[in-house]
Amino acid sequence: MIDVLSCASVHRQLTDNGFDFFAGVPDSLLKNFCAYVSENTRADRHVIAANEGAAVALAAGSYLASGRVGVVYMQNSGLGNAVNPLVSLAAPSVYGVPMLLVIGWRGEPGTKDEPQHVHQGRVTPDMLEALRIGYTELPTNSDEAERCLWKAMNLALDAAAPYALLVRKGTFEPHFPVAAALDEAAPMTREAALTWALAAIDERAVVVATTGYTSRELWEHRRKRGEDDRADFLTVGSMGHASQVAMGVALRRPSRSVYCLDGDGAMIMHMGALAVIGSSGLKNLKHVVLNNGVHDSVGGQPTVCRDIDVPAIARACGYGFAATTDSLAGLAEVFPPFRASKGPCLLEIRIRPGARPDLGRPTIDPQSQKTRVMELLAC
Ligand SMILES: Cc1ncc(C[n+]2csc(CCOP(=O)(O)OP(=O)(O)O)c2C)c(N)n1
Repeated sequence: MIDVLSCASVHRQLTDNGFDFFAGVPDSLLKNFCAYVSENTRADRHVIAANEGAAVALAAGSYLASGRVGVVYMQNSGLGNAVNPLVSLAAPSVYGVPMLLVIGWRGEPGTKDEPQHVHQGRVTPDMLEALRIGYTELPTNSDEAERCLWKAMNLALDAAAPYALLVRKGTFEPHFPVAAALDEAAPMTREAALTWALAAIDERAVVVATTGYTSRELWEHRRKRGEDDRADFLTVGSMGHASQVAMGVALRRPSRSVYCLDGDGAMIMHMGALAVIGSSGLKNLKHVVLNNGVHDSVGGQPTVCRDIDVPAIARACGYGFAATTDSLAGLAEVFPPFRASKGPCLLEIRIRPGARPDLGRPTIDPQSQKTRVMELLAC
């Protein structure tokens, strides 16, 4: 039998030892642990953060106020976001803030993973070494894991520094989150919204899609219909940066409309981009936010995006047009003025979480995709 760890035991061992504050950005590889933490941690001791750097800072603030050590969970892709506060806030030569980093090791050498994870997986230990952060792999045997956790907590405390646990795929036993109630206010699926919007955009438009299900659905949509997808850029990694990729393209190709298909988790991750887009005055950048209120692609953990007024934020940032809709009838109404807008514009489409279980993944490798887009944009 293959060993798997009980989420409950790990959570109990951490909290019993005073590691009782959790912050992070979810990861598919940690989704069982994330779901357990969400359901079994007091609301004021768990924050699903905007990005991984914010999670490190939250753990630091919690430590300042309580002396209790925080647990920061993330996918290894999030290490990049976390580097600055790890190095210039938590490091022992600066403030010396102990914390435990629980890092999902996508792209672990020797395993098969998507192209965007392979390099990150390879360099993850090197990054931790360069940051002088001690780390170890979390064993899947429960006795060994208990000893490992014990040691890790003590190392973080003794060094007053972050200490990292690398978590392999399949480490945690399944823990199924309590099913979110079907969002009646958002009857549309992402697929329906995308199908509608892609049929309505201008012919020569460039489409920059965000990380996760959105780019996978865009890819599959084109395949199914045999549509030309040379102007699609899938941003398979680099979550939260699709809108700035789109802005870079829009600046250099003013004669083409550039649509960014963003997610709510991705938008929040680097929300400062909205201020820069809004202030740019760009006439050809069209920002679509597919807001399902969750990090759908990695397990459906909530974002705060259903509780904020996305169009109002966009307007306050300088977008000339911003609207929201949650229905196909609403799309038919707001899409024409959105498309015709002569300044940065944003359309929030409220959708329901979920994707088809047999959703495929892009089979084109990222470099070929880049070459195709560049050839097209050179014309
Ligand atoms: C920096 C970084 N952190 C975390 C992840 C893992 N991740 C991939 S997709 C995703 C969720 C994106 O949520 P959202 O933008 O709302 O889109 P949805 O999945 O709901 O379509 C996350 C957290 C990542 N790829 N990169």
